[in-house]
Amino acid sequence: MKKRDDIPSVQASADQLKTWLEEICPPVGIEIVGAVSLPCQLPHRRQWEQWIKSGRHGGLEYLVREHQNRVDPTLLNPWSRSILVMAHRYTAGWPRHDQAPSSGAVAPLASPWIERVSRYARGSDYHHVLLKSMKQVVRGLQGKIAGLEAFASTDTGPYLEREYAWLAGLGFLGHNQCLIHEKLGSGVFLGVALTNLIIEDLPNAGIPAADALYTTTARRRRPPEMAPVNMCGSCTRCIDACPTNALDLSKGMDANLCLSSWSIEWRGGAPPESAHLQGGLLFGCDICQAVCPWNNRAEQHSQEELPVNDSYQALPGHNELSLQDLENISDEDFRQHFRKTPIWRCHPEGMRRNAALVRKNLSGGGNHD
Ligand code: B12
Ligand code: SF4
Ligand code: SF4
Repeated sequence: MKKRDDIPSVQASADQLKTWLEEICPPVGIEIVGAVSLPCQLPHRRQWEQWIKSGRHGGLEYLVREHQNRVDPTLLNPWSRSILVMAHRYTAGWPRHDQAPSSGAVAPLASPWIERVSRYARGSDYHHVLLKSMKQVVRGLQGKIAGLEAFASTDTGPYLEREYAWLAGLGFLGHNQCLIHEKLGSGVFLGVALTNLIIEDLPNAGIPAADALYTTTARRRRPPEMAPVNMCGSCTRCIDACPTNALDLSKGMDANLCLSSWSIEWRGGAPPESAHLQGGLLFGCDICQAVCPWNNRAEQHSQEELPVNDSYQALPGHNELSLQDLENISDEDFRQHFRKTPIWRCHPEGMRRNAALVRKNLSGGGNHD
């Protein structure tokens, strides 16, 4: 990314953008695009700072290092005038009582190991798939707006992607911390593109938009004054279902306790005294999404009209391996099978460790799954 402040701004109206996105997005499979003008007040800034201060970031030090940039991207990139937020669906919701162990269901040790992997990680790596589509959208817009500069990233940039997605009208923020689209659920990846585009008539100034600029599926209709509201109501299913009590209504999530941290991020894996809580989960955790009513009723018909990108379906090569193979997988075999998937993130030793833990937990050493 160009780290300079001499990129001149360009301008377009929100209506023009909507028309162009209608043309550009369908062939490249981007399902939602919204935008937020920069600089922008983040309504959850205080919660975010408190979260970091209280150590709930679970040792993910990169979140602390880039703390200021996450709060205000214009510090590092003074030329930036707006942030585009885009989404790819990776699953058509979670059925009520999902039978997959990744959602916490009891399943025998012999069941397919891929169902022990969170849905987001069963196919190709979204860092490549989504990024490629986002770059195509950017190129399409560059064909319409002379001088447009846009730098796309997913996951890896110092941006609070959920916060911007919420502000840009992609969905609401649930008690499970996820960005939830009222029709598509939370099974969506998010990506952002920092741009030099001034968007005229963009209604959001620190207030979440009621809908995105472009969407294949409109959110539930409600009056604009209801847009900022969290749509969880009195529901606490995700908080109640979390096996490690990682979720808290007022403090958000404690990433120190999240099974996703343990099984993916932490090089040492689950803390020994709590390892039984990982149960039959091999990689990541879908429990707080699988119990969510918004996911249970995520539009199934949209699967027919708008199938989830094939790249996110489980890869055929995964069938060649058993859980036991994973427990003993060599570094080279791990590289061959998982280099281009999100599973790559846990390193071969992480996979061997997780597979051994699942076997131990399901052979009587665990009290969950
Ligand atoms: C670090 C990280 C993790 C950590 C910490 C998770 C967390 N909740 O913070 C771990 C490893 C545990 C993790 C797990 C998962 N992650 Co993750 N993760 C990230 C990452 C890189 C940064 C998130 C971050 O800044 N966290 C800090 C917290 C405070 O911020 P936040 O979660 O964004 O929350 C904001 C809002 O919720 C808001 N907020 C609203 N109300 C409240 C209330 C309180 C009290 C608080 C504190 C905040 C708050 O304030 C926050 C700041 O704006 C983002 C990518 C990115 N660059 O944003 C992906 C991202 C959030 N992860 C993603 C996914 C898919 C997952 C998993 C589902 C993977 C899995 N199946 O195992 C789980 C879900 C766990 C969960 N329930 O949140 C997606 C989420 C998509 C979506 N629809 O929401 C993202 C956006 C990646 C992507 N590009 O698509 N993740
Ligand atoms: S991903 Fe699993 S461990 Fe993490 S908060 Fe959700 S239910 Fe709890
Ligand atoms: S399970 Fe209930 S509380 Fe949790 S995110 Fe979904 S609606 Fe909100």
